[in-house]
Amino acid sequence: MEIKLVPLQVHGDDRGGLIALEEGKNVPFEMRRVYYLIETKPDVRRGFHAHKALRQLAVAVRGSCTFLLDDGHSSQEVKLENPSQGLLIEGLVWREMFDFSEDCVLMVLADALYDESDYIRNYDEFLNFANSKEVRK
Ligand code: T46
Repeated sequence: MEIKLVPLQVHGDDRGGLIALEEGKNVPFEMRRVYYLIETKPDVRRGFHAHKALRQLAVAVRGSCTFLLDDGHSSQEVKLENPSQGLLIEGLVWREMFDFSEDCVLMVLADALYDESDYIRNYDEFLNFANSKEVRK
């Protein structure tokens, strides 16, 4: 399972820093939605789903959290702890988020509006879906 991290340039000077997210530049898809996770809890895991088509870029704009990404063959964990780093999540990937720091704000850019029918929230169904996609390749 390949982890795709996108470096986000910090424009800094003695007043502080600024990071710009721009479609087609550091965001490799059309930005149709932004959401952010707040008031997460260090001991509460979330996610537990895959998306059939959605492309996303996740940035811990404050604090840190860990993603588990699983493509049905192998899984990898990656810690997001720097606002100048985006995690690109695309293709059929099961994700779980955990180990949120108390102050974590996790922002996610997505290429489509919210659509519950794009979610696969059952792990066995995810594996079946992943395998059937491979048979069709
Ligand atoms: C993902 C990970 C990283 C909406 O109404 N609109 C939205 O745009 C989103 C994302 C969610 N919701 C509702 C649906 C649920 O009632 O907000 C509630 C919490 O969503 P969910 O349980 O899916 O949250 P997470 O943290 O498990 O997953 C979210 C995203 O849903 C998902 O796309 O990849 O963050």
